[in-house]
Amino acid sequence: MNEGAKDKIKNFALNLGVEDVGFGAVSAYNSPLSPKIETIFPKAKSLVVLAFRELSNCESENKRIAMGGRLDSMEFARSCIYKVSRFIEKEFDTKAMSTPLSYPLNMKPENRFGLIADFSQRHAAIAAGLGNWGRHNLVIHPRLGSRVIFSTILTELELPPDPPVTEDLCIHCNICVEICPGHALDEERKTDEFKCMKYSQPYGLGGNIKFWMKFITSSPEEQKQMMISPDYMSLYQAAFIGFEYHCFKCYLSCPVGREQNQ
Ligand code: B12
Repeated sequence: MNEGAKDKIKNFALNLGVEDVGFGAVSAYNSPLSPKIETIFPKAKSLVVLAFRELSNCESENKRIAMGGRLDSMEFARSCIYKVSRFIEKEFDTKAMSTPLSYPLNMKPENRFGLIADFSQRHAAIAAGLGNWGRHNLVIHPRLGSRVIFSTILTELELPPDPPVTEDLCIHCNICVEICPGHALDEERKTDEFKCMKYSQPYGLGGNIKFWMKFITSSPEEQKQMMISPDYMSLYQAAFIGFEYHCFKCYLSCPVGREQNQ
């Protein structure tokens, strides 16, 4: 099959600054909760998954600096995913589609109000041989460790898949479980999303609903004060950023690949 095409795509992506690229067959994508790829792009045959190392910003106690780094990583990833998609379309005269790195999300109740994505980047990374599950329910990359985000392109092009990572990359030290301020990782293979979000997204949907619930039962004078409070302004800022993370602890604390800055 198309090994030459794979090399061309990989070299193009690596030259942009992408850390690693994995190739998987659509048939190997096995995300039990998210929709089938056929419902997104019926003729898709392959997954091209890009891996990006998170900047050291996530180590900062300053939450705006930490989140600023995530925004930079996401903006860079989104630019790369566009460039690689167009490269595939032009070079091979075929169709390619990007998938959301994070949002937009389906906010319907059956998708747990945005907690089940239309496309699962972790399952794609595993199908493309870029890593496997850690105790923190994140995908650990063999070289980059846990501190990595993923972004996937779907294409009609048939590309030979990369071999899966079969070894267990998690060292089962349990540090991520113990350090989680919300105890969201206590149960194996399940992140308690609401416990996680209480700490990781204090100005997310939960905080927003709480604010407006209080607002509607407050007096006009209290409402005026609420509108000029730091809480309202933080909600406003988080809403235009997208999702604003205040916690990176499970991600940060993982010792696997921690020394890898090259
Ligand atoms: C919604 C979402 C969240 C929600 C819900 C998390 C969740 N449980 O999925 C919240 C807000 C809590 C969240 C938190 C975080 N997230 Co988030 N999130 C997403 C998003 C947008 C969708 C995930 C989704 O669809 N989940 C639903 C289904 C598919 O997964 P699930 O319900 O958890 O169930 C499966 C797994 O638990 C799995 N599983 C777990 N362990 C094991 C072990 C084995 C052996 C097997 C077979 C399966 C398995 O089995 C379940 C069934 O399929 C993705 C981006 C994307 N589009 O994929 C990013 C994503 C998962 N998040 C990411 C990150 C980095 C984070 C945070 C670190 C936040 C931060 N500060 O950056 C925390 C980590 C929390 C944690 N330790 O779980 C990265 C993960 C990268 C990586 N290295 O794996 C992703 C992939 C974004 C990206 N583009 O890279 N996130």
